[in-house]
Amino acid sequence: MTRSLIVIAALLLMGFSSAPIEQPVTVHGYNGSLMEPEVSGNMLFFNSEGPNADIYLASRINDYNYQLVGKVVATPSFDGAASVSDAGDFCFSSGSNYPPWIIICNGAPLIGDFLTEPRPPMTNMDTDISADGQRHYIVISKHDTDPPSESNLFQAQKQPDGSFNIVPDIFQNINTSNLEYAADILPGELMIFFTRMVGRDATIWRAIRSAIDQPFSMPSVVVDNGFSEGSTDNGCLYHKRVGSGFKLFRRC
Ligand SMILES: [Ca+2]
Ligand SMILES: [Ca+2]
Repeated sequence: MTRSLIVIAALLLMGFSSAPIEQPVTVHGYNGSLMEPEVSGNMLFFNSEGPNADIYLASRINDYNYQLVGKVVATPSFDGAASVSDAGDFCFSSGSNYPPWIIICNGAPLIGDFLTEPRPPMTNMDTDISADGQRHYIVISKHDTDPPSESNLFQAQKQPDGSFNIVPDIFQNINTSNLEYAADILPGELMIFFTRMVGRDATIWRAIRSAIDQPFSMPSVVVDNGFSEGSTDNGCLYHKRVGSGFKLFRRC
């Protein structure tokens, strides 16, 4: 064996392979199912499972350990899929008006053409807000079945009156007859992660683009290792089905 082959073999044995290594993430003080993580600085938001889910906050110890702070949204209906912006916006999906589900931002329902047009069973399932709060990467889904029979991603731009209107064609290379949802837009908004469900299997995908007003590229799958959804933190942190519930994992 040549010297270079010996070095490569040694690096592989030490774990320096190119494939990301998935590791569990623990929220100390919380024992339930963990879903829909959203990282902002040292804060981690997530929600519990089920039709009455609540949103929790945890504080970062390190990449793989967080300490529960407590509940931050806990109505008698569904509260989940939190999203925060650097500008201080706090948005989440609410089942309080179901049908349809609505997106609540800063205590009020989000308004725009994507909300005035859809009617039950069309609904807004979740959103990821941009860092500057100017755009939503929002899901419109058809909740006539569980899971929905249709789900697609849209970019909505803030208007002078504070409403958000959809920019056409941004997701033309991404939306399919399968279910696309759970956007995770990166700072700069030139890269996005999202979840695609085919049949009963969910995987996480990535796409890029050249400018904020341009369509995203054809996507490629990045997490295909069991039922995984809802990435955050640059596509690194997500939830994954384990047994009868969901737990958090980090891949980078
Ligand atoms: Ca609730
Ligand atoms: Ca779709």
